[in-house]
Amino acid sequence: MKKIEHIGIAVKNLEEANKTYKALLGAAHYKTENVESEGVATSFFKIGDSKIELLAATTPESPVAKFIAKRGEGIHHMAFAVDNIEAEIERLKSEGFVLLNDAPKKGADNKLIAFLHPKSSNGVLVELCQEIIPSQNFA
Ligand code: CMX
Repeated sequence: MKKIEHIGIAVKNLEEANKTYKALLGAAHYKTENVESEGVATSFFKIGDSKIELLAATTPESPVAKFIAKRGEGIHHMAFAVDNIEAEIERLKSEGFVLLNDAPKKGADNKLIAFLHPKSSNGVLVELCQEIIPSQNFA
């Protein structure tokens, strides 16, 4: 694991939360992105070498809709940057962690991503993310 790539925060209203986090961090988000496969609309803020990702649900089945219904707004996941996501998935499986997806999938911000079940990591949903290299194939 290289660094904390971003912290994901589940919000009810992305536009309102964008204003709040602009006021908090002193700078506006630098991009927004819809990730249809995950049922989320996202916005990204830079904070030093890391990022904050705000996530709002775009479908009732979205993991973020379920999260907010059950637990309210708040920290949804912590994402670690990795160089080789497939190797990291294998390493974590061999350490006994429960992976929510065995093969990396395409996420927001030009990343290949994989999630660990929060029960594996003391109640924290962990995301692995690797920058997509243009020549790379993914599921
Ligand atoms: N952080 C910590 N705990 C969480 C959680 C989260 N984000 N989401 C759910 N949980 C908890 C639930 O509260 C529940 O706890 P209890 O058993 O104590 O009640 C437990 O995990 C299992 O929950 P569940 O109801 O069985 O499962 P869910 O249907 O809520 O699914 C999860 C949970 C993590 C498996 C699912 O949300 C998932 O697959 N997430 C990965 C994908 C994702 O989150 N995508 C959105 C972000 C995409 C992006 O970053 O771009």
